[in-house]
Amino acid sequence: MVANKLLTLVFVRESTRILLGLKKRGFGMGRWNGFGGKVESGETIVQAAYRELKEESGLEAKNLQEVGLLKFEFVGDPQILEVHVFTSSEYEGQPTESSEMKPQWYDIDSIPFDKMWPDDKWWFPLLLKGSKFSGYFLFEGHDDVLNYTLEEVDSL
Ligand code: 6U4
Ligand code: NA
Ligand code: NA
Repeated sequence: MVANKLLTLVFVRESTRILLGLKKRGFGMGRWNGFGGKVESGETIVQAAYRELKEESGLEAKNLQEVGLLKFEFVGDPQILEVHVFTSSEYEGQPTESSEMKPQWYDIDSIPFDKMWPDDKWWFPLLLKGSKFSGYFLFEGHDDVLNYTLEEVDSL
């Protein structure tokens, strides 16, 4: 029995654009994504979400809402990644490049799915329309999804 690894993923959203960051190092390097990372001992998941957003983008979110729960399994690895997805429409500060992420606004009609994790193209439409969602994805390596399940939910 291996405990799930808890991670956060935050998207700052305005009416026609969303803030993504190019991951400059580590897991997911070279891909555009939201901001987030590992939940540390002694903090809640939502505290980690606020902290990682600030560390990686310079922004202080005002109203994070949990909108998604995504589980990722990798063939050959017993550890399941459990990613808690949040959005925020209000924030303070200016997007600022960090050692981990290069932030950039994207129009919601021009999300760069071919330069993101392959699962994102399936669940992003749910996030963009304001639904809550829950999903599971089985990866082989970091590029191939062997199978997945995804559903809209009323609450997480
Ligand atoms: P370090 O550098 O160890 O402090 P940390 O910032 O704590 O890292 P990191 O960057 O490894 O954690 O977190 C991984 C990030 O990638 C989290 O925001 C979750 C996200 N993520 C992982 N798998 C994903 C996937 N398949 N699709 C996706 N985001 C994913 O959209
Ligand atoms: Na991170
Ligand atoms: Na971290």
